[in-house]
Amino acid sequence: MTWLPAHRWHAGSFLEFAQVQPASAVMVTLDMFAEPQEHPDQLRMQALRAQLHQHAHQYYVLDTPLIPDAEYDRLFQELQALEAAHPEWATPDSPTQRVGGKPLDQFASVRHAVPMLSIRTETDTESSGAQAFDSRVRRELELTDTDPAVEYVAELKFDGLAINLRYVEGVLLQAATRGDGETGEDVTQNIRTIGQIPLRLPADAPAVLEVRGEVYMRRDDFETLNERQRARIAQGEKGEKTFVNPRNAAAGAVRQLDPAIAAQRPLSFFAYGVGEVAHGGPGNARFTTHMELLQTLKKWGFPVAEQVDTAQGAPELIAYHQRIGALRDQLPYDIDGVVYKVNSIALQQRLGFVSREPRWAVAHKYPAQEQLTTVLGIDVQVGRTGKLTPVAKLAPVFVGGVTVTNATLHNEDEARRKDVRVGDTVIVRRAGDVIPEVVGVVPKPEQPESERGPVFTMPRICPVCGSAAVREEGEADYRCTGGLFCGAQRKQAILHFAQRRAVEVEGLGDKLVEQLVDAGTIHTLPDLYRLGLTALASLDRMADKSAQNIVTALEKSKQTTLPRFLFGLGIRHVGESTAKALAKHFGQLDAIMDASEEALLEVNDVGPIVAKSLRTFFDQPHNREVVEQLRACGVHWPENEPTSAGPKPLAGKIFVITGTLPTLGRDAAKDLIEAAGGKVSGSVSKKTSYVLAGAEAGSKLDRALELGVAVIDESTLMEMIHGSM
Ligand code: D41
Repeated sequence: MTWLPAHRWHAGSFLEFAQVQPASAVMVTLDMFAEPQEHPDQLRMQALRAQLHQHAHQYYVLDTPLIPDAEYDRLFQELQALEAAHPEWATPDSPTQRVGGKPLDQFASVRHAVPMLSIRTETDTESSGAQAFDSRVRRELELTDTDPAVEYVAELKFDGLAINLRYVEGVLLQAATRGDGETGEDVTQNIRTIGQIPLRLPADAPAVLEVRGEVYMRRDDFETLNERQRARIAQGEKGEKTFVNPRNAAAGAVRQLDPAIAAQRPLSFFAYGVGEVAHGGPGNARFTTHMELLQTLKKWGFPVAEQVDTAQGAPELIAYHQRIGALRDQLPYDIDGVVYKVNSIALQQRLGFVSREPRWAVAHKYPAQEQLTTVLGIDVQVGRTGKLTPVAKLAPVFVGGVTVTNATLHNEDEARRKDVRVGDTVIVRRAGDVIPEVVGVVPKPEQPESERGPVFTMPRICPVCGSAAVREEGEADYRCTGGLFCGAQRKQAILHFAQRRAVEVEGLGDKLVEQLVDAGTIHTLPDLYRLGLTALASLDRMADKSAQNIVTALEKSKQTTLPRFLFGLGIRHVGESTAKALAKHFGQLDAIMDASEEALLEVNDVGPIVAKSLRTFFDQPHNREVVEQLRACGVHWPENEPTSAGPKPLAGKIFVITGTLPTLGRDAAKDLIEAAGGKVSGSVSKKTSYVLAGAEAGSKLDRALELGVAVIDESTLMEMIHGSM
């Protein structure tokens, strides 16, 4: 699926021509199914409907569209125009009916032809839940241990809303919620807007067919919807809100009185069963197994989850439960468990049901991924990289299989958006192994705003070390600028400093750093060099020999280079190559520490973000202190004359080098030019000042001549640099 946007009828053009007739007012008359008259428009309308039905199925159910979006739109608009011209030929199964009709005051009640049963829930989320169900089924069927395994169908349990779709003569005439199982609400107009639900069935479908399934919202559709809602709220639109989870968003959309709004909510559908099925008529469907039923529904155009599978006995049910459990977080929609059903319809009938729950089916849940709890406080944690994260402290709650007491609020903007306050009731979510998060606040309508806790604000200083916390432009996170000094960043900072590409302390790995920091032996980087053999050797699992090796490695690391040292400081945005460029440009550390942002910007490769980061780092007295102490401990490097000092005869000039120069290699020529303030570029343009050409210069020379750019040789370059011209 590449070029079609999801839920195409959200486009404005589809909403313009609201509806030919209010859907619920469409009467089923025999006329409607009468043979077509010979009027060409009527024939064309039928052909268009058939084509559009097929394309909707290809797109929404099979995920393989056959025509581009624009072509679909064109057919759709042609049909709309014909229906406007001939309202008498409008039909309730027309694709144009998907846009949603007039708003309702309330939903009509619908008495289900066949009650919608509920499903027994196996509360035991362990494998034993599947075992218990199989044992019960076998006992009810009076099977003994020597009888073969019972065959089941295992399905996903969607976390949505159960719906009954009623088709008469192949046309969707009514859609109703489950309600109490006996009586639901008529939500036909809203359900028609769901692209995955066929409005018309193929000719071999029974004369009366009720399909049961779950209306749900995909997680990505949910995110897009909430983004759109946020944009609306930001634009000051009244009455708009965001949704806490896909289930609530789906339920809200289905029970939306204005079908035009429902049409804009991206819903999906999966079928799992049938209600009334009147055989005879055009088709004579009769199912012997549940699997056959599902396959037939699929054939008639209904989405059926691809993970549906048969299973022999308890062991295969357990395997299914585990397999889907592992897959759960990768599915594009939420499921809260799996469902097991006895496959044979004859056995289902023998088993029957107790108090509206079939004995032949059970829902086997997974640990809930969302729970309600109370916010006890809001802390700010500092991560290993200095990132400040607001964290809600919660009354302990069992969610996603563990007891959760902390949940992330991600960053300042998220915390503000969710407006979580101490004392609030919130939804916490823990999916898979990801960190638990606060999804949103459950409003307490009776509580006045003034009685809520204070609005959360991000601290401007690091709660761990007291250094300034800053949020850089375009970034979501606040960061502690304490760097080397900050306790939260200590281990990370030490490992970074000791790595091979920085000052290199051989043998100082994460385990050892962890031990040293946790034991309180090391607080700051300079402490590394104050480590004695005794302190090291006294650590757990540290042999004398290894301790000696570390001491030797530390001694060796003291002799380093400026770029390595600079990189080792772990300044944000200062990687190895930036460190090299800085060292080359300034020559000496003090010059870098004292350079203004403007001076830093003169360095090749240094942009505003890096310059600012450097300034922020060296403006923290703690960081300067660390540098001084490291020097005092004996860490040293050769300092050079800054390349920035002295005359810059080539300042502002752009060179392109081509061909083989008589004495200089290309890199040497480049270094010379850059040292004299010039820049070297790879291609000739009008901006090029000089082309430095050697033997066998090629197309670059031609281009220079073409553009009238000055061409020079090596000796001219040397004269320009050394000024003997
Ligand atoms: O996915 C589901 N939520 C689901 C719900 C499913 N896969 N199968 C279901 N099967 C049934 C029976 C066994 C009664 C036909 C169900 C439900 N019922 C159900 N959903 C809500 C109430 C009942």
